[in-house]
Amino acid sequence: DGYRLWLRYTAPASGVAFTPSNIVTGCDDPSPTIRKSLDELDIAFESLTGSKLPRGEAPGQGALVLASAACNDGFAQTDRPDVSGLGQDGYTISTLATGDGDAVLIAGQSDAGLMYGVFDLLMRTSRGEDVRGLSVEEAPSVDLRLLNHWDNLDRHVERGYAGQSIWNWHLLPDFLDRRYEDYARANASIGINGVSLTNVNADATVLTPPYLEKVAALADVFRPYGIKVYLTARFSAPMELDGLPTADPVNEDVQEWWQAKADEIYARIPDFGGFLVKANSEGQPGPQDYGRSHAEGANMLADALEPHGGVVMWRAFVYSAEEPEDRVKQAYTEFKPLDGAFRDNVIVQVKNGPLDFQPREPFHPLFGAMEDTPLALELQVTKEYLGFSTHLAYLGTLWEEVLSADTYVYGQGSTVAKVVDGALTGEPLTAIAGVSNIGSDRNWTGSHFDQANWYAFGRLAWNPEASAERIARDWAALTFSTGPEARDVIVDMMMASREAVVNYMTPLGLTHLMGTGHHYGPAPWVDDLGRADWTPYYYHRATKDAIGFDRTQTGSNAIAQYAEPLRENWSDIATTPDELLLWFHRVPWDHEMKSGRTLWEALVDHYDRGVSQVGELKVHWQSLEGAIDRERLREVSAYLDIQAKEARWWRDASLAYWMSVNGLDLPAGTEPPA
Ligand code: GCW
Repeated sequence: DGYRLWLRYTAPASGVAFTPSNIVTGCDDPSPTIRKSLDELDIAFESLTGSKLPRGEAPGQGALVLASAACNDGFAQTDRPDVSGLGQDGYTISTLATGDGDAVLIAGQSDAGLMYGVFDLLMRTSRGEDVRGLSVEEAPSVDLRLLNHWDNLDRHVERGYAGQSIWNWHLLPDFLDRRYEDYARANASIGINGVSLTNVNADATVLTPPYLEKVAALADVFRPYGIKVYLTARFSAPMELDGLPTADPVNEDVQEWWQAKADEIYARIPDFGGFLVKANSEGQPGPQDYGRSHAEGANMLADALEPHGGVVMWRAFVYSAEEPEDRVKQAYTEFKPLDGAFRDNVIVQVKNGPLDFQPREPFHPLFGAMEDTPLALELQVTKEYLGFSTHLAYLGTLWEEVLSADTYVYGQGSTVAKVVDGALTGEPLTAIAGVSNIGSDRNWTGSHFDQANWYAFGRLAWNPEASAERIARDWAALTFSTGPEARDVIVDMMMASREAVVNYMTPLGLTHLMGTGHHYGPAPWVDDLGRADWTPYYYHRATKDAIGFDRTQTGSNAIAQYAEPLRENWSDIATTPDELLLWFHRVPWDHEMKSGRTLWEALVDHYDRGVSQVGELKVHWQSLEGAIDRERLREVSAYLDIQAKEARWWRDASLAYWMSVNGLDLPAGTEPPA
């Protein structure tokens, strides 16, 4: 039914390759984290083999041995694995020679690291791997790996397509739904170590004592799983909650208010992670309301959190309707001059692209441009602009494309991944955030395949250089427990899916053509919203002669925000990759593409391809009949039918509109729009 996500622990088609004889921990008094790891081993082996593993006293042949710096008392000095070089969350899985044969040893520096190792071992076992003789050494490249929930206190989830918020504020703190713990297990299993509970369009109410008590109850559930809680801070909270006349960050009363608020939070939640803030964007209050900069606002909050070790994640998703500058340039224009002006415990959180989580965008030009400011990458797991949860779109490939994009700022190979994980910048604080797609639906994410996006987010946050395909393979094996052939069919479907969406929604660099407000379905004809930066026409600018947005020197010059050679490559149509063509250029309909076709012919072909790709997804999925349980088979089939219908809708509506503008006929042999 999907509730168990990738933690189904169903015996793999090939059988469980190795069942340890018993579990031995090195400490007499295991911490809550180690106890949860032992519980997980029980859940898993009971499900995989029918029985839990017995506990052993001393490591011996075939045992599974768990050790961490804090959990070592039971072992001789020489048995202590040296994991000190792996950092807080790292772990090893290796062979431990004992007097009577080899045991499998999982060792972490911290108990959380050990727990990550336990999950790794369980996933390998579930996928049919033999975990004997492994020598795994793993450490996350990114420190803070966060889910950002956009959950409102009334349980509505902004851009949520999986039911209501899983936080039942009404019943908290007295009733703790078992689901909170399963949520924490799922996150821990993929290395997520922080969750911001509330919408960035923030409600100050969450900072009041009754709500902080509820938040503390969730934090208590998550703590053993190595997960810290963060909250969104509404900048005007001092006015709304306590009647201060201002929220000006240089005002001392305001500063004291936030300090007292931070003290109050930490008194309840000693390991509180910090604040996530959306300020002066889309109507949210912020420091600019008082003529102060984003840095002054962020620093004021940072100072309040600093004594407690908390951080501020300050969003760079800032643009304004009054500002005539091309929307995709505004964040860079605003934040670049503030480089170096932020406190050490501020991280500026930047969306992957400069517009807004579109099916395809170039990477955000702030990556690489802020040499003295830690930047967090913000990804959107929930598919606001990619067909909600009904369209199958595996986002691993989208994120891999961004993470592997070369910014060239520090020379060739300066990928976004290397900026974000601090390898190039040397920033001590690194972070990746994903806007959650989780809700109260039985299957958590609204569709079975959207679970893969939650999973892939965690894996890429842990290792931004991981392969999207490898992640898809692991997920498919864990989620559908099929043999390798069926698994490969699923992986092929996933790997093709995002490009299919790009093809039928926004091919060749087109963008932001979705229905106004809800962002579902096509609306390229909308040209009169009163706000240019939300209007599809603003982005495509199609006329009888040409289509696209000129962002070269002759246009908005957004390309100037990128380093060479990108600036040069993207300023010339001939050297701009087709997939970003209309993002950077205004191109005549009869322009000859690299393929020899006209732009119009190529565009039509992309729409057609998108539709036929969804048709192929359906055929592939049908071929899995018998290999997948009937319930999930049927549900996914029904969703693919919706997607097929709507891919067609996108193609037909878009083509009909473009034809009404350019007056061109369809290329010979093309089916006309319905
Ligand atoms: O993608 C847009 C969404 C808004 C969202 C905003 C943001 C939370 O349409 O719903 O608001 O981005 O990221 O702040």
